[in-house]
Amino acid sequence: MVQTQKEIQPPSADAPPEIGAIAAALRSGDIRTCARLISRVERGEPGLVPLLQALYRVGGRSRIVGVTGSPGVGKSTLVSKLIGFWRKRGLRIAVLAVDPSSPFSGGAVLGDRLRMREHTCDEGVFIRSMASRGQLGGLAKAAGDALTVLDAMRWDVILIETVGVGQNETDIMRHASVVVLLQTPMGGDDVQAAKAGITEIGDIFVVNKSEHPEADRTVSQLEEMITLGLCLHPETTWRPPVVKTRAINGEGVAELADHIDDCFAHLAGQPEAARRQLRERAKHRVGELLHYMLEQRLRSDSGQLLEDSIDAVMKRDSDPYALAAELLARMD
Ligand SMILES: Nc1nc2c(ncn2[C@@H]2O[C@H](COP(=O)(O)OP(=O)(O)OP(=O)(O)O)[C@@H](O)[C@H]2O)c(=O)[nH]1
Ligand SMILES: [Mg+2]
Repeated sequence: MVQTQKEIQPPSADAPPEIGAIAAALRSGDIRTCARLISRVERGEPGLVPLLQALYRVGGRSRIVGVTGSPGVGKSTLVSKLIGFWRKRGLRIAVLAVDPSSPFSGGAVLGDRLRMREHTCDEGVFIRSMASRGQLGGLAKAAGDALTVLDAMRWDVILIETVGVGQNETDIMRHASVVVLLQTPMGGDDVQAAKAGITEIGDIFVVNKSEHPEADRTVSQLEEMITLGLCLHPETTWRPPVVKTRAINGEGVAELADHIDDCFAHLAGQPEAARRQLRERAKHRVGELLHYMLEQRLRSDSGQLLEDSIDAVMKRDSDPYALAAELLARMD
């Protein structure tokens, strides 16, 4: 992440003139420009590509932290408390709350806004929700573009909140350097979900609602699972800590913030691992865009060929491999 001060430059001479104005506004921390740009990103405006290219090239400075866990586990409440903690230290914080399960910008997303309401008048805080409605080409792609915008603004911390354990959420979490995984102590279900593989993406585990009598048992279960995971991956040098929090009153939040700092310090002390992580992230982003571009192409130029030839596949006079290869060959 070492980078010299780079100005936001249009990627080519024929790039639209708006780039300069938008870039200057973002550089000065203009929240309205940021919000408008993210709305355009959500609509998937194709004309935005040159701007996003320019913004990507000056990014890579913000600390990106993911916060994930089942619905209602307390993510937004905890995020709000983390914002408060970091604001006292003078850090500028952006939050992207991504809800792949909701087609609406209401519901849970509105709840997030309410829970983080205390920060909405603060110029040093930006909070944005994204639901799956209206994204051409998927929420993960739109979220990646929104992160490009936020990253170019050089927020000290960008928090991504996303619900659940599905593929979309895992994809979104891949944008984060440090992932905080929340559980509650209510029964064994959450721990089961963790066993199903999500532990692989967690760098820090939080047992929220820790006033519950089962909290300590959940902590030990998680610690056991982490030890097991470390045995399976002995090359890992970071041992994910387990933190108890009570997000509603802020208990454990300072400790969590310390662990987040430690995790970044650990990464910084392991340049090779940090480089691998950045490389994987860049590859993932390229893959995601490639997928999106192929899909767009399929919808436009090749859509007719697909429609004309799919019956033959259906009747088994042809096969999916042959048609996929033909479609690919026709894309220049
Ligand atoms: N008892 C208790 N309740 C909590 C705690 N933290 C959060 N809550 C409550 O749990 C409910 C859900 O909290 P949210 O912060 O909205 O949870 P979330 O994970 O963001 O939920 P979604 O975004 O809908 O997935 C709210 O009513 C909170 O007040 C806690 O530590 N203890
Ligand atoms: Mg929430």
